[in-house]
Parts: sequence; structure tokens; C-alpha cells
Amino acid sequence: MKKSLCVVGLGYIGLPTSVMFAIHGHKVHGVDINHKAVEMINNKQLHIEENGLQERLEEAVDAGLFEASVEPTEADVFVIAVPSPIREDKTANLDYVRKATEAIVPFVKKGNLVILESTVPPRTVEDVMLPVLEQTGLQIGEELFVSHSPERVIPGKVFQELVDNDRIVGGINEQSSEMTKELYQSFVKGNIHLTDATTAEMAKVIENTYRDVNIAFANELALISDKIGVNSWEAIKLANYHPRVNIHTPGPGVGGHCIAVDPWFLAEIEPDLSKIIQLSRNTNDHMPVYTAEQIQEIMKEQFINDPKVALFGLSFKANIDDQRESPSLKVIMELVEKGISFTTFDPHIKENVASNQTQDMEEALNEADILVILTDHDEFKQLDPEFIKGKMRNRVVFDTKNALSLDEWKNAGFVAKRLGDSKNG
Ligand code: SAJ
Repeated sequence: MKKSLCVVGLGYIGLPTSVMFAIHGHKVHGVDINHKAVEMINNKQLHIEENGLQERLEEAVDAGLFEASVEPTEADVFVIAVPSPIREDKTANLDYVRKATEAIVPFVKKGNLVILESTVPPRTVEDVMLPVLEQTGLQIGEELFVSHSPERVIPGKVFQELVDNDRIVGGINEQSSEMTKELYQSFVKGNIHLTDATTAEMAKVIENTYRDVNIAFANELALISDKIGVNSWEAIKLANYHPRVNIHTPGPGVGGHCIAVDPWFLAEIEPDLSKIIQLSRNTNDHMPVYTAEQIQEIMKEQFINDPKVALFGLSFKANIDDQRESPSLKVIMELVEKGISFTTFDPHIKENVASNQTQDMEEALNEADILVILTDHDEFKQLDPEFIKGKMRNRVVFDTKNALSLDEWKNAGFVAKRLGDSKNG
């Protein structure tokens, strides 16, 4: 049955989810506090980059099934997809979730369903949302239904994963779960697994924690390999041919709003029991520092005093424009602290937001002594060393993402190095 939806939060998750519901026939009213984003969306313009979003947004708006506003409205279903960041002290900041819940209270009626999609520490629905929703005066679980259905899509492939991924639905009671499942069935082709709200919260947080811990392991292998003349990328690839081994890949750090954040939700709840989790987080957080040290080291080895560094890649991973928690920004901070001059370039980030950023690749390379690849965008994998070499002052390249063929760059006369690879670098 077609429903009316009010989706609070029109960011990387809320906007694609809204248009998906709309193009599947539901009437969606999207809400965001960002006036500019709301105006852009209503004009069928994007304030974020995601494959396939533009055409779906146009389809949804043209069909009259999607509109954006700064105010919520009455609806059958409320979906909350707002940020749930951590504070400076690594504790969960649930202010957005709380405020979004408070904002819908005046519009919630008997028989409505409220779904939280944001990733949150276990017990948030029970301890943070329900007390706010009680202000509606409705009997929770009988007159008002509530669930957590965590988003699990990966930026860049959101539309594919919204459809194909299995979905977890954790209701505060069975009826909440069933109502939520029925709604998502309008577009989800994966299995929909029902559980309770707190287990759903836990499942989502541990998915990202699993990844963080495994990336930390890969990064540790890179550090060891750098010391002992091994190429960690090659060793990991070989180890992964074992049917029960699946090591992740090293890099300059872990970015994004999820994997670098969610493990802290568990650490906050049980600090004494989450030793591997905290160690992994700290290992991954140290990688930008290590990357900056490596840059400095390479420049010293090449007897280049007062170097200028060209940093390529500002988004937190390949082929997206999202810079949240990006390791590149931390590498920049480290270089600033070391007094090393640099330029930054990223073809996916169209406005200059980072320090010394330029939209012109050649300008970024001008007078540069070392080119550092921090994000493995497709554009960087296709860089031609023969072209690049004429643009730089010195020919040194440092690849932190295994995006380049070092042999090709060496053949073009570069000193070519790779993070976690002291065999070739
Ligand atoms: N990274 C590595 N090595 C790896 C994999 C990733 O260094 O082997 C780095 C990336 O470069 C990036 C960061 O980790 O900086 C995170 O990237 P990612 O692609 O692993 O994940 P996200 O943050 O884009 O999306 C994750 C996904 N979670 C899992 O894969 C378990 C996604 O499904 C979630 O929906 C999303 O978090 C979220 O919103 O929670």
C-alpha cells in the first residue's frame, strides 16, 4: 500500500532513501535544516554526489511525489536519517537524533510508524527516542510504532545496495517490525531480517567495527612490511587466496562518517571490555600521522630541503565527494604542523574547501617535489607519468592506496614509493 512519508535528514542517506520511496509510488516530504539544500532539491539540483541520484531525483520531483522543506509535516511514516557523530572526547553526540525526534512529535498521530535509520549506540531507540515520543501522549507499541532499520549502503553504490542488500529491522515490538518490513519491501530485494531495536543497533555498529578492526590489522601489516623489506599489498593478496582469510587493505587512514566513528559507540559503553576495538581505532587514526612522516622521510632521502608536496585526493575514499573524517584532511594538518608546504587537488570536490586547494591539476603540480596519492579515484589511476613529469620540479611519487603501477612511474624517471611496501618502494 502506498504511504505518505516524512523523511528527516536529506544527506547521503536520507536523500537517496527519499527518492527511492518516491519513485516506488510513496508520497515523500523530505526535511532538512539546510535551507540551501532544500531549495536545491526542489529545483532538482544535488548538494551531494551519488551515482544515479540526479536522474532519480528528477523522476521523483517530476512525478509530484517528492518535495523538500525545512519543516516536518503529518505523514503515515516518519524516517529519521540524521547524523550521529562523536564529540571531541569520542562520546556519541545524539543531539541530532533527539532534535529530529522532538521535531516530529507535533505531527505524529495514532497509527503512525517512526523508523530510525541513523547508526546509533545500542539502546538509543529505547533510552533516547521513546521518552521523547511519549510526549505525543500515544501508547507506544499500540498506537505508535517504532523501529530501527539501520542504513547499510556504501557511498558510491547506494542505489544498488539499497535494493540488493539484506536489511535489518528491529522493532520495539513485533507489529513495529512487521510494518517496517512491509514498507521497505517496496524496493528492497535482499532479505529483511526482523529482530528487536537494540539488537538491530548492535548489529549495525558491529558491522562497521568489524571493518575498522580488520583495516587496522592491514595497516599494522603495512607498518611491519615497511620495516622488513616486504610489499604488504602483495603479501595480503596472496594470504587472501586462502579460503578462510579476508584481510582488508592498508591506506593513509580510515575516513567517512561511519567506520571511523561507530566503534567508539561500543568503546563508550564498555571501555574496559573493548580493548581490540579501541586499539584498532587508534591504529587507524595514527595512519595520517605515519603518512606525513613518510612524506617527510622520502623528501629527506632525496635531499630535498623545503619541499613542496602535491596531495591528490581529499575525499575519504575513491570516486565520491564526501570528505567527512577524511584522512587527507589529517595529513594536511600534519604537514601544516611540520611547516611543509603543499597544494591539494581532487576532481570530485568542485569547491575549494581544503587548504591550498586548486581545481587545476597542473597548478597543483607546479613546483611540486613529490606527488602523493591519498585517494584512489579512477582519475588518478589513469594519470600518465610522462605527462606529469614535465609539470613537477622533482620526480617523486608516493602512493598510499596502491593506485599506481610503480614500474610505469619508475620507467618515466620517477622515484616511486608505496605505503606498506619497502620491497619496491
Ligand atoms: N578503507 C581502508 N581499507 C579497506 C577498506 C576501507 O583503508 O580495506 C578505508 C577507506 O579508504 C575509507 C574508510 O576505510 O577511508 C571507510 O570506507 P569503506 O568503504 O569501508 O566504508 P564506508 O564508510 O564508505 O561505508 C561503511 C559500510 N560498512 C561496511 O562495509 C561494514 C557501509 O555498508 C555502511 O552503510 C556505512 O559504513 C555506514 O553508513 O555505516
